[in-house]
Amino acid sequence: MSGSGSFPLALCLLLAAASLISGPAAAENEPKINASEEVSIHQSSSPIILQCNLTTSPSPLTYSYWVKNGEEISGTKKNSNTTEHKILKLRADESGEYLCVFVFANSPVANATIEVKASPDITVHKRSENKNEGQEAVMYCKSVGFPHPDWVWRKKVNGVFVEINNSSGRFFIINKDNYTELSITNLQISEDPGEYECNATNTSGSTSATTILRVRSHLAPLWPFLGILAEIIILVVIIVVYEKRKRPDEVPDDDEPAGPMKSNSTNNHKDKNLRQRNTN
Ligand SMILES: *[C@@H]1O[C@H](CO)[C@@H](O)[C@H](O)[C@H]1NC(C)=O
Ligand SMILES: *[C@@H]1O[C@H](CO)[C@@H](O)[C@H](O)[C@H]1NC(C)=O
Ligand SMILES: *[C@@H]1O[C@H](CO)[C@@H](O)[C@H](O)[C@H]1NC(C)=O
Ligand SMILES: *[C@@H]1O[C@H](CO)[C@@H](O)[C@H](O)[C@H]1NC(C)=O
Ligand SMILES: *[C@@H]1O[C@H](CO)[C@@H](O)[C@H](O)[C@H]1NC(C)=O
Ligand SMILES: *[C@@H]1O[C@H](CO)[C@@H](O)[C@H](O)[C@H]1NC(C)=O
Ligand SMILES: *[C@@H]1O[C@H](CO)[C@@H](O)[C@H](O)[C@H]1NC(C)=O
Ligand SMILES: *[C@@H]1O[C@H](CO)[C@@H](O)[C@H](O)[C@H]1NC(C)=O
Ligand SMILES: CC(=O)N[C@H]1CO[C@H](CO)[C@@H](O)[C@@H]1O
Repeated sequence: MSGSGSFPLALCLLLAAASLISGPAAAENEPKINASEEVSIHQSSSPIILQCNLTTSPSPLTYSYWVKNGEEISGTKKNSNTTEHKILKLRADESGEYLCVFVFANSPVANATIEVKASPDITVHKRSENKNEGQEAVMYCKSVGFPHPDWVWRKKVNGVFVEINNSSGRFFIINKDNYTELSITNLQISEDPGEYECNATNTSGSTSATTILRVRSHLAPLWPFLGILAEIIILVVIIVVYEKRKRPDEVPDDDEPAGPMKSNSTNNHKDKNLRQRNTN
């Protein structure tokens, strides 16, 4: 009888041991999320639907929501083990890192990441830049589109864009995730004017944008002044020549058989001049 009594005891010990070792077995109860594959915006013609299905739940679900680039998307909170988010506008700025987050009553949150990619879209740049020689020119480009692109600057030489030739050491490039800046110091009128291109390339594609750089001589700001000066000189020359040519034929005015009006007017003019000289 004692033997039959010890059997349930042994079973109890065995079960207790099993529950101690069953740490990994509890992992079966960890949340599992079945999420959509990554997508590329520009390869899609219809709205993109991101889905997350909670296939294993560790404890009752409280709610789920969506996150884009680290920020909660408003109006996505719901209490369901299947959730989806529609991307209606197929634009580069809709690309990024999306997360579906499941929140449980008494276990940590669980989430899954879906990458939505897009080829870069260059949004802001200067179409042209005007500078004086010796000054510094700064050109820049910004892009939207995930993942962030690799940047390249090129200059048009004989009709083709070639990567910036920095043999003069006057070119400086600053690259950030979604921004690039090219500065050229001590501008040279003979080398630097022309078309510059920034090129953004990521795994989804590439885009470029051009800026025209014009470099003016540093005499340029003086040109209006020089123009006025030249006009004054020409006027003075004309007056001097006019005066010199008129003086010899002061007396024989009657030789010219010009109209009476004209001779009268010139006579009046000379009279005035004579009078003025007399007063001096
Ligand atoms: C997850 O979804 C894929 C299809 O999207 C399906 O083939 C697979 O069986 C699903 N897995 C689970 C565990 O539901
Ligand atoms: C999620 O579940 C729905 C059905 O409830 C199914 O149509 C869809 O394909 C599933 N999505 C994934 C990513 O498993
Ligand atoms: C998901 O929800 C449906 C209905 O609300 C339920 O039948 C199903 O068991 C749930 N699945 C999980 C893994 O919680
Ligand atoms: C997503 O899950 C990771 C752990 O897997 C966690 O560190 C992170 O905080 C979660 N993110 C959100 C937004 O819940
Ligand atoms: C560029 O990236 C920075 C941070 O990396 C971000 O704050 C900014 O909004 C981004 N700008 C654009 C146009 O994507
Ligand atoms: C860079 O330009 C200089 C003259 O402007 C030229 O002599 C040189 O060969 C160029 N180098 C490259 C790598 O194109
Ligand atoms: C160009 O050369 C200067 C001086 O050698 C250097 O400081 C600068 O980083 C270079 N710029 C590029 C774009 O390579
Ligand atoms: C950008 O540069 C890459 C190589 O550096 C080239 O393959 C691509 O065609 C360029 N994109 C544009 C739009 O010019
Ligand atoms: C952030 C990132 O992954 N950028 C990638 C964009 O695509 C180019 C190649 O096309 C990669 O070199 C970059 O690393």
